[in-house]
Amino acid sequence: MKILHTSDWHLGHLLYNYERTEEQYDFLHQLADIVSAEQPDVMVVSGDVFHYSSPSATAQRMYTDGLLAIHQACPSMEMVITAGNHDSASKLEIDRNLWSHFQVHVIGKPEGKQLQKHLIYIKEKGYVIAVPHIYPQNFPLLDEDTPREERCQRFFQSLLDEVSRQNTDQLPVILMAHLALTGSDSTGHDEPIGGMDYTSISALGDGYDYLALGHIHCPQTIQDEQHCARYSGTPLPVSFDEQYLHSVTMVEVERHNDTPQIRVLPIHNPKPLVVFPKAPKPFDEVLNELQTLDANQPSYLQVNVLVKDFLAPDCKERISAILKDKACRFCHIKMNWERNEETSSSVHLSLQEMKQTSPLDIAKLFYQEKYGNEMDDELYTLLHEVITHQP
Ligand SMILES: [Mn+2]
Repeated sequence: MKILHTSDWHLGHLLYNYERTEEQYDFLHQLADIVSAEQPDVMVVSGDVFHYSSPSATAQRMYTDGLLAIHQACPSMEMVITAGNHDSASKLEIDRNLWSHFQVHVIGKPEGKQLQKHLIYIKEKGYVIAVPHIYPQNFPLLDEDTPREERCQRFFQSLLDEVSRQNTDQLPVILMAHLALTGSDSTGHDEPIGGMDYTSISALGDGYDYLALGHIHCPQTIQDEQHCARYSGTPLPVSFDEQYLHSVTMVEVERHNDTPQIRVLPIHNPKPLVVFPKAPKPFDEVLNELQTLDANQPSYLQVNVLVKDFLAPDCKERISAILKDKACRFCHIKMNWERNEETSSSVHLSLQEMKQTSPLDIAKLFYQEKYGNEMDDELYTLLHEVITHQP
């Protein structure tokens, strides 16, 4: 079975109030071209189809046009679309009966104990188990004795067991989910810090060959002896923190229990999200360098400034004036605070500064304030390890 795995389209996303219709349409066309060239058996979209739970008319039209073009690029291909935390599960399901005529299966939310809703048989090729984003308290109660904290695990394993009963020909099994896996790299994630629940890979059960994940935007494969999982990541960046290659994933598995073959297919972004300059510099230097930007390259710009005390109130106007005749769009100024050792005896971070400071730097500031000297190397290394290697 050949599976095209993608997720987190975030159609209709506004970047600092700029509509992104053009590049999102461009992505959908690239996807249709990939489908036409590769002729997959199934395409899975693991949640966050739309950015807003009430998508604009433009975004909904883009979705319909895009899916139809993809369908026409390979009419025999099935599509499975699940709701992410950004989507309204019930709105996504409004036209699921209509989409079923185009071999598009839309799964927004679980329906009580009906496991069959999530099981999609791809004729003579394999099975897709489609699980949308489900808040921990909303997992179906399959039997009265299951404690609340085990509902998620019980639900996933029941789906896998049901497929295992049906799968007498040992065909490949694909599981879809929209959640944050423990140990995954959430660089550039669009959720506020602390707003994510993590699920361990073992809680999603055993018996699938490939776990097609959505939710985390940084593409990555997570593998151990029993499991092969992957986040395909955003095809287009949703925030300036997503400074990595964007792509969709092609997966091939012949038989159940075979190791999946994974290929990464890059998506070209006609309007990249540029952090300028790469390393922060004082405002006047940045202004000078902005003049050298290519006038004809469309892009979105985050201006990276090193701030000593404060920024002049007219700084945005001055940036806009320089960029007036250029194709790039100014989004915002990222302020990086230059710390003065002598005056840092009483540190006060605003919420904005807190959001822009790494946990390690906050720990360093805290230590400095509490003990009056800098954190020693050993403690620094230990903290660094704890922060970067989450359990
Ligand atoms: Mn997302």
